[in-house]
Amino acid sequence: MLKKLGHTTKIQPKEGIKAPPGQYVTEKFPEMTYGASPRIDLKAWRLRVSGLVEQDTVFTWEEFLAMPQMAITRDFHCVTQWSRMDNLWEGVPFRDVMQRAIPRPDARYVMVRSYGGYTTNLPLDVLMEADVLLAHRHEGAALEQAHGGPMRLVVPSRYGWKSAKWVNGLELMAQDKPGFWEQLGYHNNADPWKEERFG
Ligand SMILES: Nc1nc2c(c(=O)[nH]1)N[C@H]1C(S)=C(S)[C@@H](COP(=O)(O)O)O[C@H]1N2
Ligand SMILES: [Mo]
Repeated sequence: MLKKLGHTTKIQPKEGIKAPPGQYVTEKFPEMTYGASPRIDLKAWRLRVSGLVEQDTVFTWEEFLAMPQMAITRDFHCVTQWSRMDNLWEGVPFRDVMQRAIPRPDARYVMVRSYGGYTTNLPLDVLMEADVLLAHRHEGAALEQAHGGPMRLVVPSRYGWKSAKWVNGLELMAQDKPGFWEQLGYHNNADPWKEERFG
């Protein structure tokens, strides 16, 4: 359900839904990072949309904040079996970023790239779902650096490793290509409701 709140669009959570199979619920927000967490100065921060797009687009932090903003409440499921329920995320809908860059007709997959070198791959149609967000706030505060601040991807329909932290690039591609964990044997699709943990 979509509710317009002035400049902010709010999508309400579905009611009565529990965690997916094989998950336990935690109130904490564990940090799951492979390697060091990059620290990015907002003046130097950039988001680049490249590959099969009509407009190769680079956003500065100011340009990114000037985009339409949305708030969503969604559960978050890590493949290591913890789920954190009802996270309030705020940020820019992935869809609106694509409205700027304009995917070419042959663009079907996206390689999401992060400061520090992390990558993850997703089909473009999954990222175009209404609740996919480039989030810069969590629970009403600026997103903590440990959790991907200043900006991370949030893909509620997939396990947490698809929600890349410290995102700086979206590369649109015709062919699929495995990202960091996908190359190491994690499932390409990563749907927690189907327990798509490993490939
Ligand atoms: N850049 C980057 N993004 C990442 C990761 C990472 O190691 N590096 N870990 C992933 C994994 S496995 C999960 S479960 C979530 C965890 O997010 P959190 O640390 O905010 O809980 O981030 C994902 N995004
Ligand atoms: Mo994870």
